[in-house]
Amino acid sequence: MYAQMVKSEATNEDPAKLAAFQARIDAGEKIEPKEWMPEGYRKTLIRQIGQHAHSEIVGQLPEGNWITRAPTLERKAILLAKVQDEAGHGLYLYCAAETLGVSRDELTEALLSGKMKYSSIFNYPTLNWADIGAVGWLVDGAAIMNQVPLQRTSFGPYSRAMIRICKEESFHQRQGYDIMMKMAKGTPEQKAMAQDALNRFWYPSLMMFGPSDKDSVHSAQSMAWKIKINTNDELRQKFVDQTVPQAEYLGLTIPDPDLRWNEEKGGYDFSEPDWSEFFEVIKGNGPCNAERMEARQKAWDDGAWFREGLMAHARKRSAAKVAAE
Ligand code: FAQ
Repeated sequence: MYAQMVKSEATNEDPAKLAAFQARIDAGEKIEPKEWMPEGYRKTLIRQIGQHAHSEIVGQLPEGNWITRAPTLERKAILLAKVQDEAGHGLYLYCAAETLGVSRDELTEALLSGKMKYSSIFNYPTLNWADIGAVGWLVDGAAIMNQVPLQRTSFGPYSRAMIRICKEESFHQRQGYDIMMKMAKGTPEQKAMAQDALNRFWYPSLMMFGPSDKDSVHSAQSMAWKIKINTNDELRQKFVDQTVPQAEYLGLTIPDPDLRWNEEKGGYDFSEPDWSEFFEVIKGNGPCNAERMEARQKAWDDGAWFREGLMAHARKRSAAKVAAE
């Protein structure tokens, strides 16, 4: 539906302007907020950046849940810093989206009303400490795989936000892998917990890259505009190829009996996730969707007095400025 909307809007736009815009994209130029852009480009960016921002914020919930229960003071401090980083990422991304003419309040309202999505992965529960290792290793690992190419995305503010975010994400991935190393090389019970976490997070992590290319609605147009640099399947393949040796080093088994190295393609063959589960999760029917949305709604409601206070203060200051002039 959205793809149709993009197409019909595009037909009302000046073909010469559209061609000049595409030529700039093809030449690798960055597009900046005040420059002319097709309406479809603007809307696609708001959708993707907004969804990405929401993911960073909702993504704090599964890990935030473990800050008070981290096994050592050091692990607690590290996890706290990581979760704070995710809040920062959300803020850079909301700011990048705001340059396209949408307010943060509008984006939050669209999330809370279910009009906008956030990453499917954050609808799975974190049941024990090994899950925090798996989230860092696999979820941040998948996030980096997707975000490194986005540093070259065509929209300037998004690209610049990605450069900073990627630096922080690589620390996140290492802290997750470090937790997994300790668990996998620990007691047999700890190793079993690590394996169990890998079993539960493997396929949801593969889903993070989006549906397979044949079902991806937006990829073709987004790639033509260099909003996306790679297809969903390309990035999923790279993630599998990178992660399998890491699992081997840990002495853990990827829960896929059909996983095989394919010499000819120079990558692993692997089983696709259960796509019906993915589509249910993004429709709102995953294990934790309701709980995540309740938490975001509560935070929004509890913060109303603070937002109103800030606005009242801003109004007072501008009235005082006008009076002084
Ligand atoms: N979850 O046509 P496509 C993080 C939707 S990283 C939910 O292929 P597109 C860091 C898609 O929106 C995670 N929905 O879509 C962190 C569309 O529906 P719509 C966030 C998904 O946009 C780590 C429909 O399916 N990263 O949070 C998902 O071309 C640890 C058709 O799909 C980003 O957002 C999904 N996984 O490609 C934080 C990266 N996949 O909108 C805390 C930027 C697809 O028409 C702790 N985004 N859908 O209703 C992207 O690269 C792209 O948007 C994709 C999807 C690749 C996610």
